[in-house]
Amino acid sequence: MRYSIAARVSFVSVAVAAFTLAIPVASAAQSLCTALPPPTGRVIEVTPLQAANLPSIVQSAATGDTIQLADGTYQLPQTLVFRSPGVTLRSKSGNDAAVILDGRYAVGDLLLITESNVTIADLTVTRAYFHPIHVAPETHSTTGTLVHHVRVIDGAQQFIKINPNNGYYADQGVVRCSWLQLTDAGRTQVRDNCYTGGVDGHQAAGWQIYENVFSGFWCSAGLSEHAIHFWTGSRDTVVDRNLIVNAARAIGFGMGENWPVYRTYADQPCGGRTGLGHYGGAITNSFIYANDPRLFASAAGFDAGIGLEQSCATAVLHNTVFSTAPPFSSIEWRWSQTTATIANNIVSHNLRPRDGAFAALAGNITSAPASLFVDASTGDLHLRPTATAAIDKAVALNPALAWDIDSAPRGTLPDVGADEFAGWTFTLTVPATALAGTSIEVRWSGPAGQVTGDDWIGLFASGAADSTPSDVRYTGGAAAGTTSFNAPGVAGRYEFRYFNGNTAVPVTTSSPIDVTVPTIPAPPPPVDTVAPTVSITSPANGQTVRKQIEGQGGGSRQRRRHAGRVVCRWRADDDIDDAAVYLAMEYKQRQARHPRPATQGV
Ligand SMILES: [Ca+2]
Ligand SMILES: [Ca+2]
Repeated sequence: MRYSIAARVSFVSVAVAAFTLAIPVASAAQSLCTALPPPTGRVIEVTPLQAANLPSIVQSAATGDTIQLADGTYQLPQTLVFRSPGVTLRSKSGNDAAVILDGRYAVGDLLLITESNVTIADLTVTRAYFHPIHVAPETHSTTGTLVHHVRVIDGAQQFIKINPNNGYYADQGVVRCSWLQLTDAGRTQVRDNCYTGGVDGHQAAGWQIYENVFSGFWCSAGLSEHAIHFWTGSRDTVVDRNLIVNAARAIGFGMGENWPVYRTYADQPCGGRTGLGHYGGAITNSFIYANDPRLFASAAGFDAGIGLEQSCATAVLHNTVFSTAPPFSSIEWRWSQTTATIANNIVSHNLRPRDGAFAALAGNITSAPASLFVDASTGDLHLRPTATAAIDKAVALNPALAWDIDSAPRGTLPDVGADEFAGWTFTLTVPATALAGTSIEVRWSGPAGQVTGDDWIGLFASGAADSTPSDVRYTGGAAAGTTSFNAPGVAGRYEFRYFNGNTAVPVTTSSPIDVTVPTIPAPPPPVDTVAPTVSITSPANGQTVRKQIEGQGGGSRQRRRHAGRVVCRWRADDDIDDAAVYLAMEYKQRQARHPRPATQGV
């Protein structure tokens, strides 16, 4: 495959016309970090109780065998040497953290691979006195080493070392989907002026290093080797879609002007020039990030994100290099035999040519501000939608780099840097209405590569400022989930807003939700259909009332005789509500000729 810059940058297209680059990594835009298929040959089951026998089990394994390790820690008594081609060592569970091969710094190399097509997968190797994994042929050249989904933690020297031996070479290997980390504890074990590093390939051809995470390759004194380094005449190395955090030197091809050790090739790449550090190859789609003040304060500081030294016909494309303090070089190319295409990279600082090296430059952004990125404070170097300086601004390459660091397609208008901005696809799903004080369920989703642990969802009165949420929930960094809020007690129109990372502007706002306060109607009056029973206790009907006369002073005798008052008592057995009771009284005057009824309402 050939890389060149499109005609609209004509000087670049001429400059790179001589470069031929092999890019055998995924021709389709997709991650290759899916689980390995189940073993097909003989399976040798091993448990931690057999750790002492593991060296002999590995050494005697035959081609096609899979050694399947039960979960647990294996205290290695000595190096596991692979002397048959086509042997696989993997965890049974597939959980890379659950199977730990521990050298306790008492074993030099933990895994020594001398044959072709050996696969190491789904486990942890840690605490090697020299190399956790060492690929070194013994009796003939080898190919096809695969390190897949392996945690390589703390080697006192380089973590994955690829060496020639006896004139034989180890070529065409793959390190993918793995995590190489020098921890603070491990750093104390590094010797010899920081003689450590990540993947370190000598005279190695056709290796592919992709979809890995590297971190911590620095020392307070001395200069660590790169997280990824291929040199002494290595060739066609593909470094793609790696995240490298806090490494004094992240990625390097070649080293020094005239290194005494090198490799020559029968087909004489780069015009037959010999003694070079590296031939061809490509460094693409990297996120390289540094923010550790201890790294910046170390003797070597943050030296270089990407460095080429006597590396010919090498492509450095679509990388993002960001550091919170200045490096010596974000990207540098050095020495007169270096010829490179350096295009469509974003760096927070500088591109540095050195000592007569040549690079065709196009489409790069230097001195990039943190504001281009989703969350530069935590190393999320995906582009923000406001990164208009980068979005759709890459110069065309021929052929185009078809995918980005997320293994997503770049499309017809590629972006500068490792990330192709795919648009914000954050969503918030809420009900249209809610009663005050009740629970409101809110569902969210966001792109896995862009959500962060700082993401939050706020409840706002419609139209309220982003700084005045009524209530807040954090998403915990989950790309999707459900949370609940209490509906406000005040009726009105509200909405939810999603904030991505440490940002003050929401990336999406929900549809409105109308909150109502329920009105409580007065209870209906009781219905009383029972007629009361009323009793009159005095006087009885026909009773003669006597002498209950209150005199009215003065007046005639007749008036006095007629004056008086009769006390009636009545009683009802029911709530008569507003019904009326009438008492009817019939009375006779003592000497009346005509009885006269009288009625008196109560
Ligand atoms: Ca684009
Ligand atoms: Ca992307």
